[in-house]
Amino acid sequence: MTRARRVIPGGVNSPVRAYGSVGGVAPFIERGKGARVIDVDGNEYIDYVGSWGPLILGHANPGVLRAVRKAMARGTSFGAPTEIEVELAEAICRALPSVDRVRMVSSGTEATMSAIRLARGVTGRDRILKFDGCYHGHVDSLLVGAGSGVATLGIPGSPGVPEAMTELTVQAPYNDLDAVEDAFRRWPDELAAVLVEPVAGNMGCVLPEPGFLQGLRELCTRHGALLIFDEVMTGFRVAWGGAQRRYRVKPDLTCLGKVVGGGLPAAAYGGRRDLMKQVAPDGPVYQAGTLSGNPLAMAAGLETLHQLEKPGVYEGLAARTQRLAEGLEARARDEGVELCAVHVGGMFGFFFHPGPVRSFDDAKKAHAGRFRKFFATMLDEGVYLAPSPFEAGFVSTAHRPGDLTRTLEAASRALRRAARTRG
Ligand code: HOZ
Repeated sequence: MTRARRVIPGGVNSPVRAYGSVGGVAPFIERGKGARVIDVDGNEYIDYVGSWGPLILGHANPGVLRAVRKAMARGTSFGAPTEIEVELAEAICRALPSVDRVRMVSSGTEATMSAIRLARGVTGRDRILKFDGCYHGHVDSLLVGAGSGVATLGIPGSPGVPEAMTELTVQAPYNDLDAVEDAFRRWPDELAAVLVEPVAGNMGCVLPEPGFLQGLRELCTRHGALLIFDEVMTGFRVAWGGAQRRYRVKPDLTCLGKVVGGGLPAAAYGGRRDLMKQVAPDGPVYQAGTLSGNPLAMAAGLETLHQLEKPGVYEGLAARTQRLAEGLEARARDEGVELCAVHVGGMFGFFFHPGPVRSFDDAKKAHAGRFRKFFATMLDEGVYLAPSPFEAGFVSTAHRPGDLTRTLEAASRALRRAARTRG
């Protein structure tokens, strides 16, 4: 890490990877296989980070490796249309009821940035509403009240983002429809879009309360604003077709990333035909990318979706995730520790808090010291969790019942130690 810090800010290529808020030094990973990662010192960990979400099939999935090798043999990038981009786009449109057309990009940040540009372009309005604790990548105008690394580092925004860039960003508490209604009242005909993580995964994991997403849909329709689901994390993670399919709410635009790239850099935004027709070259809203639709990333994403589409995959994934989350709560009860855990599909989260946690304000009240102790003990025990309470956890199809048993046994010991932490 000392060597890394000499040439890379903080020694990491994304702040969430650093262990500043939990103490200690991040292990350098040498390789991954299935549900495990192995560090350069040969320590093996059961992995619940999954590269922050993409690796729903686990590490080095043989089918994904085969597909990437096959694509690679033909060349790595053309900057020209390829058949595999169309195949992945077709798979996405088939899976997501709200998406008629989709444009590939290379990161979730690009997807949200492009979606809000499109929303502004088609509505002719400038304001965007986002929710406290939701994180939509490092887009200038969305770095307010942001979760993930911004919350972990405890910074309110970021120097380098001029105030003018965030003036048009309106914030509301997650799960608070009244606040959204107030915003529409305050800025009638000014809100271009409401942007939301349909399951929040960047303030820990926070579920939408019944009626919240439906309420957003109604308010947006009533006020002529677009509803944008940021499904970078939830897309193909909480269900085939993502949160919109699970909760039966149709957004106007959807952002995807992580799982759709199968562990390679790919993301996407898409939506209704009439809206996507406004994207260049069909329409005037400009957006472009040299490596967009990269054939290796498309191959990894397509193979991942093919494997996920098989019957029973999501049921198995959800059952494993449920066992883990419920097991954690049960072990915490046994150890007399206040902890609430949630799970949906292959995604979970837990807070050292009696619960329920329904907003960023609630999430921030969780016991930070207990999380730190729990995290450090789990790492010692060979369980690799995200190094922040403001992140979600991910289970893959490669996690076996024995992995979960081992994890829960380690959790009992870690909870016992966390229970003794006061500060
Ligand atoms: N969405 C991820 C964290 N919640 C981003 C990963 C990163 O910043 O590296």
